Amino acid sequence: MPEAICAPATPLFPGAVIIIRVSGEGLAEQLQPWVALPPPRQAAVRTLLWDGYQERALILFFPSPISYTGEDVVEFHLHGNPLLARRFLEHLGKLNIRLAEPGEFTKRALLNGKQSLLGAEALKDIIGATTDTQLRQAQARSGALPEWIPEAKVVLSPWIARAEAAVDYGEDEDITLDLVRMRSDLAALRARFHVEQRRAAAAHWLRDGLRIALVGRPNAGKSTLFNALAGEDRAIVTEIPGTTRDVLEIRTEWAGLPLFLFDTAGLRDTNDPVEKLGVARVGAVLEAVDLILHLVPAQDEGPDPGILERLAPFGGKVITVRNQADLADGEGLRISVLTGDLAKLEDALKQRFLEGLAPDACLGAMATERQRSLLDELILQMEWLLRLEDPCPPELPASVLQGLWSLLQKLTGEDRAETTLDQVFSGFCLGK
Ligand SMILES: Nc1nc2c(ncn2[C@@H]2O[C@H](COP(=O)(O)OP(=O)(O)OP(=O)(O)O)[C@@H](O)[C@H]2O)c(=O)[nH]1
Ligand SMILES: [Mg+2]
Repeated sequence: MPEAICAPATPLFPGAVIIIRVSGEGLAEQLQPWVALPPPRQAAVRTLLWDGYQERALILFFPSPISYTGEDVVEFHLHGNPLLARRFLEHLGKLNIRLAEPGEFTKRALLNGKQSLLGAEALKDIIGATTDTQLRQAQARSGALPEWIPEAKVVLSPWIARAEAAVDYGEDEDITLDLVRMRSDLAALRARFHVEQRRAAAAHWLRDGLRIALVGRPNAGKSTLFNALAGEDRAIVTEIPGTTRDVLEIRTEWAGLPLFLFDTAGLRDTNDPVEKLGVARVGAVLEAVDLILHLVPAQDEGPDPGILERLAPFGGKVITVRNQADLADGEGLRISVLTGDLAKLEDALKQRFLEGLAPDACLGAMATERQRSLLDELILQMEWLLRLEDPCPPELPASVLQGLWSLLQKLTGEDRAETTLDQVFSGFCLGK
């Protein structure tokens, strides 16, 4: 029987309440001599006495199995004093209730079938989300399993059975696996996997955010665009070239896209020692970001050759934007912050990172590294399976079909592999 565990479910800061959550099999009996638990799911105030302390706390009792972890769970709502909470946790220790590891409550919920691994990962993202899009994306992943997973199992399971039968009884009973029929039966599933892969590629950018550097010659309008995308007046803007020196960074959401924006010093040869340092700092930013927006004022003949040379090593992640389009006509991706015309920039970003999908079209998609690499592996194995041609020993399709099945189980956490669980729960906060 696992030991009972406890942890603060709220941060240990002075405030109205601090909630200490406790979970364990048979916890009710363990606590009963010390505190009279209220009836299930009904809040009641009790006076808790220990080591000379007396605390009037609100208590909630969720008996197994209808609780977060599936075990008995008791919540103590204490006065919001961190010292009091620590003394209380020490007392629980004396009652053989140990402090939980990060994510241990959720891990127990998973092991007791209360939570899927995908749900647990979504929970972590709900807590970590910093923009509206990220929050909505995480919430969409926190409910039931995405329907394509159970659907895939329905399609695969008869073929697993047929392949096993062909392996076990093929020779004696003359059972063969009809690869042609299997291919046509699995074609829709393969297409679905590809759709999910595309949605997942977009969803991962929404989850992790896009790191974008604004670069260009002095006065190109970098800081003006930075402020416009951030929706606040963060960077100093003047008509004096060389205004920005330090790298400015902001997290924001624009057009439904979670962004980390970097404003940088205008790139030019300069004798000003401070500006020189600013220009030198741009290099590290170029390395670190996912995308470089090279701003070239529309009234310029073309991009500055020196800057083009500097950006050449990053060719794949550079987009040239003709800014200040209100001042001159021309071709290309043109925007004007002055007139608020940023539509082409929005299109370009969504095309590049979301393959043209709207953020809401990615709701419920796989998004974490773990989920995406399993989805990639599913597709690899599916493609391999659908390329098999007769004559082919039934052992081959049988093992690939089994492989597909176990990948789906890994995805949902049904296989309970400790390494996967550790990988997921190590990033949780205490008390979750
Ligand atoms: N007409 C027009 N002016 C703009 C536009 N965007 C920026 N400006 C003006 O261009 C000037 C320079 O803008 P900044 O944003 O400071 O340029 P920067 O690229 O950050 O310049 P440095 O920090 O010196 O490298 C300011 O006077 C802005 O008001 C635009 O879309 N249209
Ligand atoms: Mg600037």
